[in-house]
Amino acid sequence: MCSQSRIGSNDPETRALRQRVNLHFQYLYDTAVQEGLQPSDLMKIDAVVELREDLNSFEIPNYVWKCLAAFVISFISLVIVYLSEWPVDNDTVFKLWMDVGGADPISHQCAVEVFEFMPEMFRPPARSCNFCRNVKSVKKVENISPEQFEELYAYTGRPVVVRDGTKDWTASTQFSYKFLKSIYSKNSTALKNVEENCQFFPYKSNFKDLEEVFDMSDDKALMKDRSSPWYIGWSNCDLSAANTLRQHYSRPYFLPKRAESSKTDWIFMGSPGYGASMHIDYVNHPSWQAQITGTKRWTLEPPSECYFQCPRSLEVIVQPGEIIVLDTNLWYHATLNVGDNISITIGSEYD
Ligand SMILES: O=C(O)CCC(=O)C(=O)O
Ligand SMILES: [Fe+2]
Repeated sequence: MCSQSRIGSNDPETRALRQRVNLHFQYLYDTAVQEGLQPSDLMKIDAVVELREDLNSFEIPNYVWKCLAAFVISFISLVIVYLSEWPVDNDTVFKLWMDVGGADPISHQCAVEVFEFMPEMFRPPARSCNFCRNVKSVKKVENISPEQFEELYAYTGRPVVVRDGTKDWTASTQFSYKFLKSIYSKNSTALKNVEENCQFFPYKSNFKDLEEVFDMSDDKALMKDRSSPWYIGWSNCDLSAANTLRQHYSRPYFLPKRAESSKTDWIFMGSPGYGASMHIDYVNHPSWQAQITGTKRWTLEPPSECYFQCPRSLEVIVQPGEIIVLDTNLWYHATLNVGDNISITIGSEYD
């Protein structure tokens, strides 16, 4: 479409001719000046003026115009398709995009990889800013009934931390780097299954997969050897690992009775000083995430179209035993392990 076309004024023959004319002209001009004529006298001759104008004129090649027109037409078409959601709606475009990129939006809790690089202009705009309007801070609540939770938070998009979210769980006494390593031991079916069928996010750590994570020395894992911080996340889609893990936690008590938690839980784990960089997700539902060990700071930002109606940024520190509930499709979010211990969280989406 943008290939260069052959046009008269720029082809090699014309250029050579122009050069020859130029040389002759220069010769005549220099001789005239030597004979006593002033350059201003020469400019009184119409033919000289025309010739100079022609030589000085800069012509933008035709193919540049064609490329520019193609770009403008494509851009306007994209904007029209995006705004009118015709002939394809934006959801389908995103799903297609993620499929092409090898990501599976259905089982994808945290589309970090895709969205970190996705330009802001291609994100579907928030349908309304109600979820962040008048939210001044991330509230911490306790002993909240499923009915209250449903009315105030479950589907409103308002983030909240439930202080006693993990009451009655034994996870905080059991979950550790070593415990998880024992569940995903080398050559175990759980590890193989997770490697082959589940999602793994290395963030900025250099780990290739979960096997490499559990291969690191305990000293590195616990940052006793002054090595750099690490942070990873994975979805557990292995049933036997899920059964072992679920002996130590259960569905959060405050979720609405009819709400179902996704079968795939997500675990995020890492040393102090590291976390997930700012991103927004493209998943199906809001999420809960229980802080089992360590302390994590969450920074939340509304999408840019809500800047004038909502707070520019919110911060909340989630302590061990607390559960944060967040719609990660609505809020940009970043995390940082600010405690002294390894941070281990487990969470899921709920509908
Ligand atoms: O826990 C984290 O560090 C990041 C979690 C996250 O991005 C998510 O749950 O969507
Ligand atoms: Fe996320």
